[in-house]
Amino acid sequence: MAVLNQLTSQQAIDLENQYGAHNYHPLPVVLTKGEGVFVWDVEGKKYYDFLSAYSAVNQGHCHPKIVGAMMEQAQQLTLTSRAFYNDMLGKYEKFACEYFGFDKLLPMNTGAEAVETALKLCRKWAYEVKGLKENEAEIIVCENNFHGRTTTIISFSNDPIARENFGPFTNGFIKIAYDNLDALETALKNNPNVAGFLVEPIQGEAGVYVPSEGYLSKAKALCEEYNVLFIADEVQTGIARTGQLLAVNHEDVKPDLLILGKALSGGAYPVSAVLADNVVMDVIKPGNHGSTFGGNPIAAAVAIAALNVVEDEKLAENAEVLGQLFRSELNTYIENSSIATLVRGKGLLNAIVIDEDENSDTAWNICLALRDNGLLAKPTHGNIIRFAPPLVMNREQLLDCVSIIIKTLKEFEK
Ligand code: IF1
Repeated sequence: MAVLNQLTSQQAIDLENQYGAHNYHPLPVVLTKGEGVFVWDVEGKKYYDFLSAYSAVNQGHCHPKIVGAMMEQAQQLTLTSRAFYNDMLGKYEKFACEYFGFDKLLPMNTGAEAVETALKLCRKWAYEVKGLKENEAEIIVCENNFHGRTTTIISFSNDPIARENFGPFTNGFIKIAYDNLDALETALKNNPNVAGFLVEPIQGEAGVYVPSEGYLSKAKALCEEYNVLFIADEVQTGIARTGQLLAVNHEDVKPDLLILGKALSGGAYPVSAVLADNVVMDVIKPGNHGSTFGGNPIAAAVAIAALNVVEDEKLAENAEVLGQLFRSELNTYIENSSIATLVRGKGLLNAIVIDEDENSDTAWNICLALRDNGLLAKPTHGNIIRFAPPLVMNREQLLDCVSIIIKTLKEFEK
């Protein structure tokens, strides 16, 4: 019966086209199953997943410990709302606070919600602790940022497609160049009302742009000097992706506000959070902020399991080692390639730049060919392809993937 009900790829695509809003342009492949580093389409073809749901599936698809925790909790209690206590949330909050080294956690569901939460916390701290005049706080953000899709967050995006005809926008943001400490210092010096600095430790959507060494630690020092909160959006870079538990760990930085999402659940369930110490988090009082689903028992059980997997399977260490190998293998190829010009990244968050302008469709066509050769990746900004496999990959699989990628790129050489 299940086989009879199985849609073909084309039928599934046609259904989405007819009944779904057209807010995405997916690569034409229809997936039905995932396990570890692999996914399968409805026709049974097997692929290496080199996107990991934008780094949400760091622990690998359908990790048995994460799925097990989810199923066990789902049969016990799914949702209470925060009108009542539940016996999982406190356990999870203690676990995560100790795991990341903060006093308190505020649970939300999606990355954008956690970013919104951090912005609200930062403003409230600025008025109630720092002593700014109400409604005058400003938050510094970076050009080419990606922090999500809410109205406030797109207010400080400079992606025209994400903003067009969604105004009016939220005020109170100052945009500066990324990876530019002079720009940060100037903005801090010239604006006494700055409350915080929101930054991605590596810019993901911008094309896996890794800042200069020392940028994050010096930016944090500047924030301290001007009594401004350093807000790290680790929704994409966090949870072992870049070869450390957090990308800020590469520079021994402790953010004042830490934003997590995606792999906090291993991709099993939407779980996000903001972590902070008491001096910041205690500005939030009952009624100030919340969410029906935030901190629900399933989310708590799933997040504990997902973080345990990261530690037990040494995923940060694996990402560091395999990331080095990946970049060194691709660099060797790129030296003599007429199609790829550059590989960059940290850990297993990497991208290659294709020798074409942003408007060419070569990167898209390479991703179609990669798909045909058994590996799924997605272009960003036209001529950049992001490579972010699950962190449970082993060395042999990674080398297999490298040879698929190089073989495919060779098909496009001029
Ligand atoms: C989409 C990119 C990745 C994020 C950072 C917050 C959020 C994200 C640093 C919001 C989300 C996503 C969302 C996804 C595409 C994607 C993305 F291509 F846009 F850049 F990951 F690479 N902060 N990133 O990267 O989290 O609300 O989505 O849970 O389709 O929009 P969310």
